[in-house]
Amino acid sequence: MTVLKIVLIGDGGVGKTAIRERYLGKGFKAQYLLTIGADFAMRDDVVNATSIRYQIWDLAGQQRFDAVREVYYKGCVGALLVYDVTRPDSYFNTPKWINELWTNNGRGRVPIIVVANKIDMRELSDDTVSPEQGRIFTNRLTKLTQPEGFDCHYVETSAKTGVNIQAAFTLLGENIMKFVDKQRKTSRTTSRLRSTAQRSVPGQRQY
Ligand SMILES: Nc1nc2c(ncn2[C@@H]2O[C@H](COP(=O)(O)OP(=O)(O)O)[C@@H](O)[C@H]2O)c(=O)[nH]1
Ligand SMILES: [Mg+2]
Repeated sequence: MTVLKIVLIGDGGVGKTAIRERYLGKGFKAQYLLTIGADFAMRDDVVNATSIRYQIWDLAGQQRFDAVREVYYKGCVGALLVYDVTRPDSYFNTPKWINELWTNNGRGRVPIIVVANKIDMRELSDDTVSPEQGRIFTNRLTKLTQPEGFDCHYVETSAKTGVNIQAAFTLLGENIMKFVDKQRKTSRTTSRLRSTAQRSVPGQRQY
């Protein structure tokens, strides 16, 4: 069983906890208690015919504390980056979250699925984030991640209706697999080069 640590990132109130609860099969509640610290849940899934276990971290509350950030991001291999289509500010804050993720996880540019949530509320508001804005942003992000062997994707969800919640997690899993494969190949190449180097320089230690 491959265990994959993933995180949910994005401004407070965009629907991270609701998306996680939906994915865990717990339905949708209009009211949530603000979680203290980081919430942690697991779910087994199948991605590309491979069994995986998601370890899902969902930061609630103190999103800006350094101490929480370290344990939260460390070792994670992917993220759902969530914004609320009815709150443009949550869309404009997304680069800040990506920067925080890629800086603190210890693995650099890990896969991200851009999740435009609350699409059930799009008709109710004039000032919404358009699908095009989401796609343009995601394409720009993909330019940064293609050298790492994977694309970023854009998904529109509603935790309320459940639309595309499973799709978001599946897409993330598929791209994490590509990322992990590439890393394995790279580290095999590196260790081959390293052993060649060791042979040609006898007595020298490799760190
Ligand atoms: N209409 C609607 N409300 C949502 C959706 N997702 C979350 N909410 C509501 O938005 C509020 C904040 O959601 P929550 O999951 O706690 O946000 P978090 O702070 O990002 O974890 C809650 O009242 C949810 O019920 C959605 O897709 N549609
Ligand atoms: Mg939450």
